[in-house]
Amino acid sequence: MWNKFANIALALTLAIGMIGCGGSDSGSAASEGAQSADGSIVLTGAEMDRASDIFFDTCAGCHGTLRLGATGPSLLPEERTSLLGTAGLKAFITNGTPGGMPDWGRQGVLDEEEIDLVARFLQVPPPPIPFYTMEDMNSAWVLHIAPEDRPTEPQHDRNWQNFFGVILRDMGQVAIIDGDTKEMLAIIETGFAVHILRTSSSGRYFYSIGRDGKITMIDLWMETPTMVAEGKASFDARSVEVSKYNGPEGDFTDKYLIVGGYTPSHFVIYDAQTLEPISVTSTEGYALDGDEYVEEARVASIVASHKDPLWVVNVKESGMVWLVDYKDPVNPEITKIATARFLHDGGWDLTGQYFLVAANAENKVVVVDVDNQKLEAIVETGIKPHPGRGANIDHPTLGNLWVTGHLGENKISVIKTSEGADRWSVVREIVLPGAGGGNLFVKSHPESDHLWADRPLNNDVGLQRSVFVIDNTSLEVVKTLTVPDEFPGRAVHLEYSKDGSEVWVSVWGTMEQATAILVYDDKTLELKDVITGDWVRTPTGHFNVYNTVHDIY
Ligand code: DHE
Repeated sequence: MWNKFANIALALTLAIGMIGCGGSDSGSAASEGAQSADGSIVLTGAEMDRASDIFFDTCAGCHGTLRLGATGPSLLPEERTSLLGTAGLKAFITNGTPGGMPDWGRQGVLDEEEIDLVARFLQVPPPPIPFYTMEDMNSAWVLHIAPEDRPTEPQHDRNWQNFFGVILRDMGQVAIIDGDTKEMLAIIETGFAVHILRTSSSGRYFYSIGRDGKITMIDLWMETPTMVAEGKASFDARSVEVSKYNGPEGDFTDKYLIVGGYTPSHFVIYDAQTLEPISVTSTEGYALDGDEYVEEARVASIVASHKDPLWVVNVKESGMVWLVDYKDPVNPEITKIATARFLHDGGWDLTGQYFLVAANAENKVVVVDVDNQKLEAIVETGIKPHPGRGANIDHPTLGNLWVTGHLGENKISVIKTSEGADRWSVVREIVLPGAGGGNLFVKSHPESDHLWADRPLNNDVGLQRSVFVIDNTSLEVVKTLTVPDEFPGRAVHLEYSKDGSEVWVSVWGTMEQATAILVYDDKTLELKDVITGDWVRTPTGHFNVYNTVHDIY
């Protein structure tokens, strides 16, 4: 069995500090030694365990646990790594590449001995993916406060729909902040490298999902926001979503929850009130062309339809979008739509009928007509689109627009989503000041005149610390804002307040130093508030309750 490596993972997380690419508690299953085909590279069982864990934490997110490639290229001996050899691989791991591979050595994330170990590990066959069963999920499930013991109305007078959940990534915590007063109300221990938060459909609960596959459920109606249940869906996960449908087919609000696993590749449906696991469905299967069977078919983004009892589940490696009907959560009915590879993140258009998702290896955005359960269009955008959930604009002359940035080039692409000429094509490309891509997130709001973009993965330190404000009508950059000097770190992720008057930006630093969440006035574009304190360490994604419930972005 791969060792359970909580301590190593924690130490590594502390070291990583920035740009993590992996999860903890890999459930890694090496334990036996391995050697390369020609016998020139030999790793002991202990070395395989250690290398598997390092790989899982720093590389698997982009290259896949089986190293078949996804956001990053394949790292199989027969395809690439034997040719590169130990010296070539060490150079890549140390220095990174302009295409987005981080410079793990130069950043100090991996030392020379670790780089050497990983370079040798990459030249022997990868260990198999371990199982994570229903029994494991049941053992990991803890119901701290049963639904009947929770309040039936908010126990405070605060405007809880304007609360924000802020991920403190490497602290393994989530902070709940009152968006009106900017007070920090609670810090919840959520587990290793929390990735995203989503709200229940009523907004009363936040659910977090971590890279260790751990889910937590936080009740915002308690006098102090409190964790009421927790569980674990896999060794590694990135997505969580709730059932949002209420209509003729039933009221599913706050009823079910889905978690998408990277390792193993499956999704798990839970009771959204208790986090008791209900069913698990493997996403292994044939890829879009029907020829290739994909064992590592990881679940990337998941969104819930407001119009049908459906989740849109994006299966990365197979390029299939699965529409999962949750009316029967034990045996969910699934419609599979072949699209493009490798599916990553995405969001709804303004009507809530179309879901747009990045197929980042093909430099495309896939459009799925969820109402009619079919592929609508595939749009060529730019190098490695990375929308987050994208941003929607109701433009006075161009119509409804949906926006994505790119990791691999300096381009914000604006796609027309409403009917008429040019529908599903890029109607505008916005170039940000300075060279290079590295954009991760864009955001807008119906009450705002602006579109905001970050650039934390750019090579230039100044650009990493900048956010760019674009006028929603002219689609021109109107201002570049830079993080104040006293807060070291990169500017990452943008979120509006409920009324759209403020934009919050995280300063993503290291564990060693507290940073800040910057609050900008969306009209004046001035820095209005700085949320800081010893607890503000490694803030990344931050989510407003109301906007998350209503898919406002
Ligand atoms: Fe994310 C969203 C996967 C790296 C912060 N990230 C997502 C989603 C996926 C994903 C599939 C969509 C979830 C959904 O909507 O259901 N992210 C991955 C990776 O595989 C990747 C590239 C490498 C890895 O190993 O994880 C990766 N992500 C990062 C980071 O390095 C970030 C900046 C900080 C961190 O947590 O490590 C990061 N990802 C985020 C955030 C979102 C996200 C804040 C949600 C954006 C939103 O507004 O919804």
